[in-house]
Amino acid sequence: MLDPTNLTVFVTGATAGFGAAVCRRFAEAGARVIGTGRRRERLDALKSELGERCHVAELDVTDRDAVTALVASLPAGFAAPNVCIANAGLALGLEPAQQAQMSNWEQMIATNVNGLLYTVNALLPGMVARDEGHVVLLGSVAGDYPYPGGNVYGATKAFVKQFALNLRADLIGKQVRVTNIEPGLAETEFSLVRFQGDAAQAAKPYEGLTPMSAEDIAETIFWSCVLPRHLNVNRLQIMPTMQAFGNFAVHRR
Ligand code: NDP
Ligand code: 8X3
Repeated sequence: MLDPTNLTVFVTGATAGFGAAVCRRFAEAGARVIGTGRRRERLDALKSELGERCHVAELDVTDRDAVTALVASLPAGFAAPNVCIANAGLALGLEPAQQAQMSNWEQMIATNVNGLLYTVNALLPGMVARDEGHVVLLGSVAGDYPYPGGNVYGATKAFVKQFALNLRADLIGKQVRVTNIEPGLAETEFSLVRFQGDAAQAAKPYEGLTPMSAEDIAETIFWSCVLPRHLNVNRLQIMPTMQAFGNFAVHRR
C-alpha cells in the first residue's frame, strides 16, 4: 500500500458531505489536504480542525479562471498535488423533464461537468509532468441507471463515467491513475440541496433504511488511493445493502 504521508490531496466540495469526510480521512492518515469550496466559514472550521497539514481556499468550480489561478498559486508544501478528488457537485430538483427548470439543468451541467473538467484540466498536466498522480471523480449510480426525475443529473454522471474511462485511455504509459467512484444513496447535504432546503422532503429518501454515510465513501476513496501503484480501480459502484434494483416500468392501458 502507498504511504499516505506522501500524498497531497486536492479536494473540491470540501465544505460538506463526502468532500469534508475525505479531507478528514486523508489528514488523519498524515496526508496533506487542500480543501476547497464556496462557504468560507466551513473552510475555516475545517482548517482549525485539521491544522497545519491542511490548506483551505474558497473556490467556485464553475469559475474556470478561479480554478486555474488557485491551482497555479498553491503555497509551498501544497503546490504539487498528487491526488485530485473532483467531488463538488449537486442535483437540483426531481421533476420530470417536462416540468424541470432550465436554470437547474444549467447549474448541474456547470458544476458536475464543466467544474469537474476545469479541476482536472488544471491539475492533470502537473501530475503527468511529474509522472505521478491519481484523479478521483465522483460519479454516481445515477450515471448508469435511469430513474424518474434523474434526467439531467443522471446525464451529468454518465458524462463523468465516460470521461473517467477516456482519461484512462489517454494516460496509458503514465503513472497517473483514474477512478470513478459511483455511490448510491448516501446521507449528506445532497438531498437538502436537491430539494432546496426542504428538510422534510430531503429526509424521505433515507427513511426506513440504513444509507451510506460520508465516512463510508471517504473510506472507499482512501482505499482506492493507497492501493499499490500498479493497481487502478477504474469504476467503483457502491450502494447501501438496503438499496437494489427494480423492474422496468411498463405503462399498461
Ligand atoms: P453535499 O451537498 O453534502 O456536498 C456537496 C459539496 O459540493 C459541498 O461541499 C459544496 O460546497 C460543493 N459544491 C457545490 N457546488 C459547488 C461549486 N459551484 N463550487 C464549489 N463547490 C461546490 O453532497 P455530497 O457530499 O453527497 O456530494 C458530493 C458529490 O457526490 C457530488 O458530486 C454528488 O453528485 C455525488 N454523489 C452523491 C451521492 C449521495 O447520495 N449523497 C451519491 C452519488 C454521488 P459549497 O456549497 O460550500 O461550495
Ligand atoms: C446520488 C444518488 O440515487 O440520489 O447520485 O441519484 S441518487
